[in-house]
Amino acid sequence: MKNQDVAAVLYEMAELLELHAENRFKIIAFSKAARAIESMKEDVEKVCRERRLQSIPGVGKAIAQKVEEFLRTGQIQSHQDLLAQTPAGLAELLKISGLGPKTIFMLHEKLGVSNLEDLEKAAREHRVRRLPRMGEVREKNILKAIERYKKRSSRILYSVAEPVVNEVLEFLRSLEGLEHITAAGSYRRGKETVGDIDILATAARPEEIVAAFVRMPLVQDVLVKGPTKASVIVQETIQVDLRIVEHKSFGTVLQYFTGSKEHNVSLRQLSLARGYSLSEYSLTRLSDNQDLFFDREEDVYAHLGLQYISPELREDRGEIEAARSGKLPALAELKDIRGDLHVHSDWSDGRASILQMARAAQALGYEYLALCDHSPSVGIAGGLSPERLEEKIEAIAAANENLQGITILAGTEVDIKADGKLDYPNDLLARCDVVVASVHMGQQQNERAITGRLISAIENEFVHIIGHPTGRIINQREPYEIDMNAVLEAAARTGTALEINAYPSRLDLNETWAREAKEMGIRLCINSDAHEPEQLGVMKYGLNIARRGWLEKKDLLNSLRLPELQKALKG
Ligand code: DGT
Ligand code: CA
Ligand code: CA
Ligand code: ZN
Repeated sequence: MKNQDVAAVLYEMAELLELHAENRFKIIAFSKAARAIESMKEDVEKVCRERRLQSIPGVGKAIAQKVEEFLRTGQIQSHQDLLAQTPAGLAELLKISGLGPKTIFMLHEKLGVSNLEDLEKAAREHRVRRLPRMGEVREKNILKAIERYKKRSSRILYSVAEPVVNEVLEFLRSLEGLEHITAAGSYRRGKETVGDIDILATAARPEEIVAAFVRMPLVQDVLVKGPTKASVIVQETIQVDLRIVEHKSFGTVLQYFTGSKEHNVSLRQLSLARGYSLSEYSLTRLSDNQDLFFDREEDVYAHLGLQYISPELREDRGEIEAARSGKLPALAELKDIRGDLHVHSDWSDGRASILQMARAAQALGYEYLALCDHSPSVGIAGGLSPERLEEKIEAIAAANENLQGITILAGTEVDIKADGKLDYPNDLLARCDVVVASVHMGQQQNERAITGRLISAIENEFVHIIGHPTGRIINQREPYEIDMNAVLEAAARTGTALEINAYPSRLDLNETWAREAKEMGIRLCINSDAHEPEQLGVMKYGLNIARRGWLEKKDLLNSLRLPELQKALKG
């Protein structure tokens, strides 16, 4: 449904015209038409096809022509012309929350402000507050909004969005009249980072829910507020969008706002091929223009002859074809995870004892836990000397005597040194149940060197798993320069597993490489890399990545039962 896109471009027309101090009536006409199309239930494309655009309140001949042009060509020439006549910096100021075109026009006229930099400078020099209707408070708010706008470019980690989502859902659920509620968008798809948070709900009296939403204690700024939707800012930079929708359309709305956009485009094409037009509102049968409503998302997919597609798969990466032929993967679930093969204890840089870690793992229902402390080269992390590792192996054997229902595996996270050698001799590695090998130093080496190091570790017969294989840290550090195809080829050839490190800022391997690995027959292992008991819980973030990489239970080393795992580790 293109209604939002059409409305957005018309709103922007209105703003640009206002920046250019154009005729008031013209400006009002554009924003009125934008509002009507935005809140209209019918699909604007359909209305256009049936030549009924001018029946929309506020849409006259001129605007109808522009809408038609947009739907046909994807843009409006007069909009492009206006943009071309507007200094780029000035148009960008429209994105600063709280700054309307009228104010921007005044700032431009009176202070010569034509971009973000100018505006920040003027505000810092207290020149803004002296203008009519501005004052000290507004000047301060402008500076805050600029700060937020600058930070906004980086997407937030899923794990940062999660507590916000939970708090908002809990708050809204406590309100009278609220019926269904769920998060949609990239968050529902389990993406590693989230641009903004999308919440959908149904409610008896939408205005009351929206009013309560914008007054939640955690809300710092209200960007938009209408009768059925609002956008707010929490924690300085996180945008949360709430939409209250009609119950009878909840299935199609949830489908639409879960996205991804690319998935939606493909699904819409498939619908058309089957004789339907899919919108947020309904599935319209083209033969007789009959609207079919779905309050459950499952029924939308079923009606189109598709298997239900889990949100994590909705990226237009072949899921629609797979669903057509009944070949979607049976995605791995948290309950399939039987243990964690990479955690630390206070023998190296962890903060809990072996027994504390084991008991916490047991509370999660795990059958096994591999204690993999660091090796000597990672001195800052308290890497164990060979003698200490031998002592630890014995301590673990003793601890197992006193434990029932969970088995501690003696492991190590052995460093892959700059020359590709491992940090312990083979005879010591052979005494470990689980050997995870990872790169911690010399990450700046060139592609040949780093790839060579990883491959020589993979080729070591005592190495079971490569830890955080690409070294990336989301929003902080790029992956190593590495030839991943060569690394995957080596892992496939030697039967070495690759880790999906579940630490929320690592998520390494990422979903793309995880899927590639699976297709090459490589086993993946989701590990928490926990340094204290609570961190064992990050497993779910790694599982999101596994699911987005199409992984099934059988693709995961740590979904094996203990005897099978032990067999696999020996083999
Ligand atoms: P984000 O917020 O950048 O992490 O990504 P999303 O996927 O949450 O995107 P967002 O918040 O812009 O929109 C939520 C969903 O709404 C999106 O996944 C699909 C749907 N949607 C938004 N804009 C469009 C559009 O222009 N066309 C189509 N087909 N769907 C859209
Ligand atoms: Ca979003
Ligand atoms: Ca959004
Ligand atoms: Zn580690």
